[in-house]
Amino acid sequence: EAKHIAIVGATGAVGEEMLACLDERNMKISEITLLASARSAGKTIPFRGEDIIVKELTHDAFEGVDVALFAAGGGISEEFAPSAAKAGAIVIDNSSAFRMDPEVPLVVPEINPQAIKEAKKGIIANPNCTTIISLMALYPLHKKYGLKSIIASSYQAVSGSGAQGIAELKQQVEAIANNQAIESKVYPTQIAFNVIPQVDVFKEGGYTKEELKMLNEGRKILELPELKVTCTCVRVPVYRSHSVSITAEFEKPVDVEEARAVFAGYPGIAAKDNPDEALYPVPLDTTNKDDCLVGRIRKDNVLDNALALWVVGDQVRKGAALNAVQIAELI
Ligand code: 11C
Repeated sequence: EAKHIAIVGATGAVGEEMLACLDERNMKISEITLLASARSAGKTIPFRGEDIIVKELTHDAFEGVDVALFAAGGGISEEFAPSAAKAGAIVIDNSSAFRMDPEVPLVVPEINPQAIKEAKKGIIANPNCTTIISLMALYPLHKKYGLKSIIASSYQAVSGSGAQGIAELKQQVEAIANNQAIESKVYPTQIAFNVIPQVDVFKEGGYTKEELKMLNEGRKILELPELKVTCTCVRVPVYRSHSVSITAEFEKPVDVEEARAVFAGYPGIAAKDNPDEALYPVPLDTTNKDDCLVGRIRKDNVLDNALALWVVGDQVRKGAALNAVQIAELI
């Protein structure tokens, strides 16, 4: 049955990508409602041959909507998602506002699709992008060997900060090339030709909010409350795909050839891994693509029963918009 879909934050980087994913994936859509702030209301955005006028987000904007995709930040979700749910829509929320709420499922369709049945408040949360991309590589290995702990460092694209992060990197690269002064508004220091070991704000124990999401969201999605995770999240001057270097420790003994072969049967992830031919994935391989890629799979030299690996995935697609649209398809 065709559905009436709304996108909240339709003019943002993730909102625009949600619309692109909806278009590509041939989902049956009876009507599309695009919602944004008063500033963006009145703009038109083409969708399947029609010009859709962006409307202002208000509490009564969800009449008749079946599925509301939220991509406008946590504050907007907290304020408007309950109104959408009250109007009868299922909310799929890309922000972190409801992710750890026990009555809100946190879903990666390739991993825990069954969880959508537990949406007691009519809200389903889309996980953090670094967490989704890491788990896409770890889940098939977890099924085979039983995951115990994760030690990870991320290399996160500026798209994670939305269109303004992309604009800041571009401005700085161009300014430096032309010997002009740079501006740092989005990031604590220069991002062009640099790496910054801070994503989001600092919280307890010297960890950032992003690093704690890997721990807490990973435990919830995999239903592994004892999972141990230590993580350093790093911003790199890459436009779109996030990369994550992971050492994963398992319950059972691991085998590298077997581990590479495991990915053959899983949707949304593929191995690109042959050290003899210097074959491994890089962020540009997954940019604008749906699937994540895993490579550099090898035995960890420090821990028993552990693999070191490298995973890349498009942050805007699988890390945000695509995953949300896949949840809509499940519904
Ligand atoms: C970043 N991962 O790269 C963040 C953006 O939890 O949805 C997404 C934050 C989140 O900055």
